[in-house]
Amino acid sequence: MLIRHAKPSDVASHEITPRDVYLRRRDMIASTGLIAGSMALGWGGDANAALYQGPGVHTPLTNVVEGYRKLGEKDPVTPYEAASSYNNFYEFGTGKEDPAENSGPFKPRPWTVTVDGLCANGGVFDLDDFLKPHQLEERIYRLRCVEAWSMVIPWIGISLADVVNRFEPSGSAKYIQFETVERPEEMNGQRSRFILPWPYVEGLRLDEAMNPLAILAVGMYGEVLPNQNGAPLRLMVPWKYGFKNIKSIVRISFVEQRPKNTWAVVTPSEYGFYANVNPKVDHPRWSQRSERRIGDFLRRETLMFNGYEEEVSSLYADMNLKTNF
Ligand SMILES: Nc1nc2c(c(=O)[nH]1)N[C@H]1C(S)=C(S)[C@@H](COP(=O)(O)O)O[C@H]1N2
Ligand SMILES: [Mo]
Repeated sequence: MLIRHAKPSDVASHEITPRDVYLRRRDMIASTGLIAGSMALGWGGDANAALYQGPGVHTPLTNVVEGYRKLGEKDPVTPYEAASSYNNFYEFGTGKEDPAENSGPFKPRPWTVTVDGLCANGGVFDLDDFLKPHQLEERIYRLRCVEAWSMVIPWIGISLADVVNRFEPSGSAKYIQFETVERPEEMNGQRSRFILPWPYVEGLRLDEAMNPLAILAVGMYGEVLPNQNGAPLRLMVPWKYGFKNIKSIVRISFVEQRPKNTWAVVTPSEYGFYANVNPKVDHPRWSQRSERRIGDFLRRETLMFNGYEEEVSSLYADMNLKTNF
């Protein structure tokens, strides 16, 4: 497997501008005194302690190492403003602007993650304890929504394979299942059962979860995740359509049966379990051959497995990708 840990010198020139822009944003935040103020509160040393500073505050993450990045010539990072204002998060409404507009009252701290099912050492963990044994890495990934738009986002997260190994799933565990928090008081969309059945559920085959590309993200653009992007913990599996990347996770279960993931339950004729990005399998109502990169004028061709074919195709060697979607 060819996940490599890039040195700063490996950053291609086309990436430097956007990266530079968001790092400068951080400097700007520093110059307004936020970083100094938070140091006084006692964090900044330990990456995994007290990640969250408060609602609506850009909280920088420290002790992050550079992780995997494999992007083409024409893949500049999407501006932060777009990635944090054009979202799908139906718990806060179905419009693209709804999550940014309605997620202000949501409280991503304190947060507990329950790990249960077929594993040796599950339990209920405060988020800091859940994250503590793991290294934070920045991973710049493409995100391809099944609706045929895409972005390039620098996530910060931990390896999902490391998380799986830590909890020691038993031999009978074949899948990993994730659940989003249920808080209708803070999530206006959850007050209606006509939007989706709650909680939002997603899952992966255990070997997919072990692929080095899979991460659980806690940040983006050098900072703690904004609420609308799935704070404080969300999945990121970049070779799959966006809906697999479940947000605001409170429960991780090791299970024997394939999880009933929300979109496949609601519209099985349109959405499946695997949901691998595939230009050759159209959505029943639109083509998947091309996509609109947010910020671009012209559409671009959709890449098999969203451009990560080399890394993941062996997972599906004996599957018919046309029918088993
Ligand atoms: N809990 C939950 N997770 C979710 C969704 C949702 O509605 N609820 N939408 C999904 C879809 S369709 C996409 S495209 C991505 C969007 O992630 P982003 O807003 O961070 O770009 O989140 C996914 N995760
Ligand atoms: Mo999506």
